[in-house]
Amino acid sequence: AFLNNILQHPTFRNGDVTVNFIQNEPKLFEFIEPKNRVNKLIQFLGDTIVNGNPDVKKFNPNHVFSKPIVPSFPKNVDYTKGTKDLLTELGPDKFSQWLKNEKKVHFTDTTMRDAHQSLLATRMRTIDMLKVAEGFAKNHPEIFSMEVWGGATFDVCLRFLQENPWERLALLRKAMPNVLLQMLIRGSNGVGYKAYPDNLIGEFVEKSWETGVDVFRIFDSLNWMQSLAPCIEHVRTRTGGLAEGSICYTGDILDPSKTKYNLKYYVQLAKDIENAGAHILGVKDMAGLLKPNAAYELIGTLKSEINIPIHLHTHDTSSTQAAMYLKAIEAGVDVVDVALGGLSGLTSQPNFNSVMEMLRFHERENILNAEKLAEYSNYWETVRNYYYTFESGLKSGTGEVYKHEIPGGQYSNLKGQAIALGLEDKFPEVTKMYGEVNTMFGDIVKVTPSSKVVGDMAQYMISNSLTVQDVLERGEDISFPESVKNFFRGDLGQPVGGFPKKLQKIVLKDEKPYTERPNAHLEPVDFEKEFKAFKRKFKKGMGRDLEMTDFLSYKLYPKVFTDAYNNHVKYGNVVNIPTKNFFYGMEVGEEIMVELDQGKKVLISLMLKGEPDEAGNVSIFFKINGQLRNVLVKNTS
Ligand code: 3PY
Ligand code: ZN
Repeated sequence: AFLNNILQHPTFRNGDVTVNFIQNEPKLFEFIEPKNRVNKLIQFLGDTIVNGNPDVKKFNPNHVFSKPIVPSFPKNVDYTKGTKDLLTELGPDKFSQWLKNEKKVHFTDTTMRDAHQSLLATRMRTIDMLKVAEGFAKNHPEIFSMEVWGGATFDVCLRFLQENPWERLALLRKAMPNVLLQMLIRGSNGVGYKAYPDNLIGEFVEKSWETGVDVFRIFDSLNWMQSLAPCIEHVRTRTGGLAEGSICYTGDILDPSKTKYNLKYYVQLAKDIENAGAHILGVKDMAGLLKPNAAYELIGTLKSEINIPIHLHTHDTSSTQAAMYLKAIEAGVDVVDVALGGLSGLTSQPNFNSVMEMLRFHERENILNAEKLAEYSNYWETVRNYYYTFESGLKSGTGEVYKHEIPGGQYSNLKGQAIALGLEDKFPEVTKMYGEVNTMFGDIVKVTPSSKVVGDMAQYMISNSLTVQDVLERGEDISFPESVKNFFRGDLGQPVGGFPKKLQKIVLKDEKPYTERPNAHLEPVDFEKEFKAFKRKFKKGMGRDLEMTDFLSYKLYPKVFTDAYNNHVKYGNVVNIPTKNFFYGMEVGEEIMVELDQGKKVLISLMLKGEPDEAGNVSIFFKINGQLRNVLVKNTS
């Protein structure tokens, strides 16, 4: 029947049998799953060997990799109780009080989220995290939380890594059941770049909690309370987790010439966040602008003005943020964000290993097993080398960050792009323009997605040789980038102090802006009806039943999800391919072990890579568990 279906299919009869045929008609091929898994796997490897992983722009075939050493841990021993157990025991409100009463400073480890988002373009794969997750939670049960989800990781999992972000979360939850898992959520923008309907964000929050998130760090890219409050409410009403409502820190409260984002402003915002029901106040210094003395003043004042504990986040772009942490800790901050040595520093978080040592014998010291911590740092340093093609090329800290105020993750992205385009010498121009655009926009809070608007505008102006004066004087003739138009229309909410009216008119021309919440314009999702239609549309292609979490991925990123689905139909599950082979293919003679699922493993060796024939097809010969198999790959390079 299978063969007959194919033979009778009009495309086949027209003689147009290409890989696209399989891709466009996945249903015909569905029922041969799961026997076909190995074929799909070697098709992926074959494609990567011949044409490269489309996500890898430039790689060096002679690059040397070494094997990461996974630190040992007590295997048959139960997990020591940690913060997750405490949250279960106390509930979020009492947990928050417990944290506030702690004398020692606590640590959040960002290695599995913000650190690689800021250093390696978010490309860290689940397989590399899982090798150390259980051990880390067993060796370091004293950790406050592990930031493992949200921000850009959701998008990148689906878009570039062919992973299901929900599965990543579930696996990490299973491996680390004793400590809090944390995510970053962009308020009404969820884990995306624009506002979504409220009921979609509510459902997303609930499913995130059910799958494994305990701490929700919620921010809004313009510090707009109207976007923060509903998300805090979702966490309070739909989960048993902790709502960490956050202020995004910008400017410099010690600079008397900067009056917009002053101490008074932050204190009021913190009070609003507390009143909205947050269990923890996040201070999110996304660009690393908070200086030591400013931190002392800000944290000290907030400690006396609000009653919830404070969790501080920064990026070490300037290379001075450990000093800032010391002052913040002396002013009473409750938790600080750090990344394991091998993935710390520069646009990432300050070094966990060193910050812990810096505080040894301090009255607020918090000593974790330092030897093990060093082993984990080494592990990540070695793993990092597998992702070398995603490094930004940034070599040192910069004092310029106080001028341009570019968030850590965006800075390494922009720098990487400039180097890749051979425009490294133009990079100072881009950063300078970024600062000028910010001033022209009325000095806004810059963090995803508002930071992207400023970045887009700066790049647009540089590539079109435009100055601020040009924009203000003859902006009527300029067709602004889409993100800039959306911003001035009100799609990301309202900036502090409103939009600069003249520029808003120049950008929008005759279009009318609005001032209510962007979500007010969005139809709520009809879950019942749409989920049914979704299931029909993507029937069975994943080799498993589709879940509500898949539907959420689809609603947040329709195109990205659809592409990931099509890739899955074509290649099956590729998440267990070792990172080196996932990105860079295999060498002749190389042998790898890949887990199919539930412990079933296959041994794959690359025997021979042929030369392209006249049609450009390359034969690749593998040995699978000792049996010879070949695939044909069209050379498209
Ligand atoms: C994100 O939104 O992904 C961020 O990390 C912002 O700092
Ligand atoms: Zn960050």
